Amino acid sequence: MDTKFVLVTGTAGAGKSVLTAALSRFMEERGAVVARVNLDPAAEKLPYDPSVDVRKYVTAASFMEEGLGPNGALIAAVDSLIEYVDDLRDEIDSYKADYAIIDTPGQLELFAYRYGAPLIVKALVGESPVVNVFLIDAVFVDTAANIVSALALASSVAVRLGVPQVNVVSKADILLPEVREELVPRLGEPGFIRSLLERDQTVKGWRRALMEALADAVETAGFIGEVLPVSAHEDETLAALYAKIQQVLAAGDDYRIYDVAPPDE
Ligand SMILES: Nc1nc2c(ncn2[C@@H]2O[C@H](COP(=O)(O)OP(=O)(O)O)[C@@H](O)[C@H]2O)c(=O)[nH]1
Ligand SMILES: [Mg+2]
Repeated sequence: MDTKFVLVTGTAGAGKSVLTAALSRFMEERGAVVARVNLDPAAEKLPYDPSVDVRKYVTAASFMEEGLGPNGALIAAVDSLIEYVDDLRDEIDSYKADYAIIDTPGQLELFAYRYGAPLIVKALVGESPVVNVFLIDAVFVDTAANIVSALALASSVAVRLGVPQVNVVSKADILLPEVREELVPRLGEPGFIRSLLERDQTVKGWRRALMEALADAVETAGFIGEVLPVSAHEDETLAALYAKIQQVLAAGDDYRIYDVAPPDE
């Protein structure tokens, strides 16, 4: 039996650990065997009981005991993860799960932007089906500028990790009703981000030009498609996410991640 991998990535505090707990509980209630994997060497308290825990091998605290400061210790800990991926994979395999949900280190930049992140993902996942669930924190979904930069960040993580990606707005329960019902569902609509920018004339000059270029780039690359609003506290949204995850994993490399096809296709 082949375990399928669900990576959960996003900025610090976006809700990765809480979603790992909620989604794994939701999937188990529907009959799946789910391994919860903590890949964060600096995690203190987790909202779930990890099936496999990187802290068995490496902790940020141990590097601090060797004299590094908190930031240096975290960097050293994340970089040293690569040494333990084979052990982690063996542990995951022994769990014989349908799905392994990987809760990634708290700080996105320490994981996704370190040289080792794509190597860690590749070594851990191997040839197994994988999807990256990228969390855009609800607090970033307000102004056109924040939305453009969140989508640019989502696309650069996709470029770094190189696996099919589903973008979600996390903590959907705290979104204003009009943002949740009228803005988020339209993000993938061609020209919609541009229209948000048109409405916000407070941004001017080179910042405006850069935002327009970024908005056009993610759109023409076919990068924005369905962006799912997900709340760890609302099972209907977890159901939609689970369905999307299954759809992506079933299609594998053939999956057209995004609904908006590049113009030349
Ligand atoms: N309202 C709301 N808060 C959430 C949700 N998910 C996470 N949070 C809160 O966001 C904070 C950070 O969550 P956590 O999972 O630790 O973030 P991580 O750093 O990405 O792992 C915590 O205080 C959570 O209670 C959600 O769906 N709704
Ligand atoms: Mg966390």
